[in-house]
Amino acid sequence: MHLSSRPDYVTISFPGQGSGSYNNSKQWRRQSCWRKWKQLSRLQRSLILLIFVLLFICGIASYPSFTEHLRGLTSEKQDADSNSILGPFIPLVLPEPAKQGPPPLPELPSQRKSSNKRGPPVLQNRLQQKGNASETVVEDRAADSKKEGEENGVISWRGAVIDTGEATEGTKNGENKEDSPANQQVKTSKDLESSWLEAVREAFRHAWKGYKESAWGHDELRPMSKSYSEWFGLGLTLIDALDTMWILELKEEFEEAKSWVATELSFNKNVDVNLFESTIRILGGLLSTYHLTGDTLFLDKAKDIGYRLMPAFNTPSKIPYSDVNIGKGTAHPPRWTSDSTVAEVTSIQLEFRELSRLTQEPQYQAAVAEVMMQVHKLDGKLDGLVPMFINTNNGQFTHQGIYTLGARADSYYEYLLKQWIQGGKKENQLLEDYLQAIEGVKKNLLQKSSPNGLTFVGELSHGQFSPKMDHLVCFLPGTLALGAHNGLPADHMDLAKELMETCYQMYIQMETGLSPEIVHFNMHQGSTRDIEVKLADRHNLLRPETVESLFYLHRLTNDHKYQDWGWEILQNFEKYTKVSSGGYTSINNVRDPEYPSPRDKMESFFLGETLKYFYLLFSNNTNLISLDQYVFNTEAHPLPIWPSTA
Ligand code: DMJ
Repeated sequence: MHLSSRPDYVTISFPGQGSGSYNNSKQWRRQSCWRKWKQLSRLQRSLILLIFVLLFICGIASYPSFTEHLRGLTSEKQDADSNSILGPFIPLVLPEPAKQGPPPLPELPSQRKSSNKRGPPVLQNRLQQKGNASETVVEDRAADSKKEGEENGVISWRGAVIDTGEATEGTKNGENKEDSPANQQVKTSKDLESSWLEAVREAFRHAWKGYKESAWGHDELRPMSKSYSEWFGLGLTLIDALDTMWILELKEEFEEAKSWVATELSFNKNVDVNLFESTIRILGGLLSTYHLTGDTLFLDKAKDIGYRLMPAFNTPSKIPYSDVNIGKGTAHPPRWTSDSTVAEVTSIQLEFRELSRLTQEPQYQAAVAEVMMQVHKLDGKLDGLVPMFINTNNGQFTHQGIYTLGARADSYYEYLLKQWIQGGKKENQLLEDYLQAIEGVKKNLLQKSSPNGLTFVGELSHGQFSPKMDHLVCFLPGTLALGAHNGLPADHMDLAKELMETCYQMYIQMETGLSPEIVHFNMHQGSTRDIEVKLADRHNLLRPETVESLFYLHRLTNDHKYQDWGWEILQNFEKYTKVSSGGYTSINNVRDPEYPSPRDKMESFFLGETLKYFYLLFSNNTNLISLDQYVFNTEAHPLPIWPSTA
């Protein structure tokens, strides 16, 4: 057969391309193949086509999931595309992620359910086994993660949840970052954070239920007898709790409390109030709520009570009396003495200074500054440490020779630092007094216990050291940490951490896991336990100081062990102080888990401080009441740090 005689193909000539000459271009090769194909007989061409068709059909038959797979890839891409618009990318390999998905917008707390994942019984049992509680909680976190993985039908590896069935090359190479162990840990800790925050909200709701049903508008709930007690008759718990509700986003509860403030709260009452207590709880609470909400109702009320408290400063020395009748405008010291407590007269400054700034009326600030100025100059201090009483007639310290960081002196030290921070770190005298006092603590009051060497702050009485420490002293780790955060010596933070451990031990070494009011530390060699508690000191009043310091330590070090410790303490409050019908009660005996002996009283600071600090401790959001914008008064009411122009 003479092939060249069969011109059955079409030659296409391109400009510049010599016809028939060799050219290795793709086009030339394509034309050459086509020529060969055309040179085959019709039968040959049909056979070749048939073989190709058969091969294609076999290929399809041997990959049944091929189209499925294709469809999967397509929808995965669509999901990813839509996620990139609506929220973070959630890969399909994660177990049932949809409800977790994008960060939820704040919703009404009543719509949210609390998580049962970390119920009290587990912790309680472990606590009673006397293991290292912080390790226990960490173990629990890992166990939760593993359990979650198993429940979703996947295997768990070092906390990472991996779906073996759909693992891809990308996953193995670490390209799928959404599924990496680190991200899984973030997801788990976010779950934990929301469940712990929700647990605090739930505790608040429970406390509020008791207050609302049995003590509405009164000072304190008596949850066992479903009644109330009156101190000033000013709805103390309600006012103390206002900003807590705001911070916890308990909107319904906040609104009902606000309407009580608007319609029922009147300070025009013939009643004696304690200057310090009503300043830190009522004035502080109203000012803070004003700042958080911007609602002038609270500012107006703050002005009213602030003005009514001023007669307390009408004393021969300008050191205020402890008590004021806010209806009559008269003031007096307690019946048995003309002394005031040093902590009380030096822990009203943050509030009155802020009131002056807001009202532009200098009288408030001037009155409290005068007190600070006098105390600064007074004789009778020991290395910056102050005695516990001061006379309102002559302005001198009395009962000298006793030095403590506990009751009657505690917040003097706290307010030295916090006033300095509030005012923009310019008032050097405050800073000097604070730094000197901390050196005084180190020199005179700091000791280690035996056998475990816990660092503690004792007391000095006429040169005699006593290894006694009030729970109240547990504000100190937080204050020291706050100082270090504001540029004070780094060893303040070291001391803060040591004291924090001690305060935590004051809880977990008790049979209920709750701290007593006062402890005594063993210091002699051969002691078997570090902490002793006298019979009369075994009560717990739901106080906040340890939780407060845990909040500062966590916020400022980002060490999550402090959150774990706090969670443990919250569980113990739940177990031993919760009253089923509503509210929480102080107890008489933290050493008797069988019968902790309820005292039938819920102090206002449980809502004002303890639950607020729990919430702030469990939140990882450092902007939630930023420590660079707010300073907390001694009742946990945040007040703004003044702008530098103020
Ligand atoms: C609160 O009223 C304040 O924290 C005060 O500074 C000390 N006592 C209680 C809480 O324990």
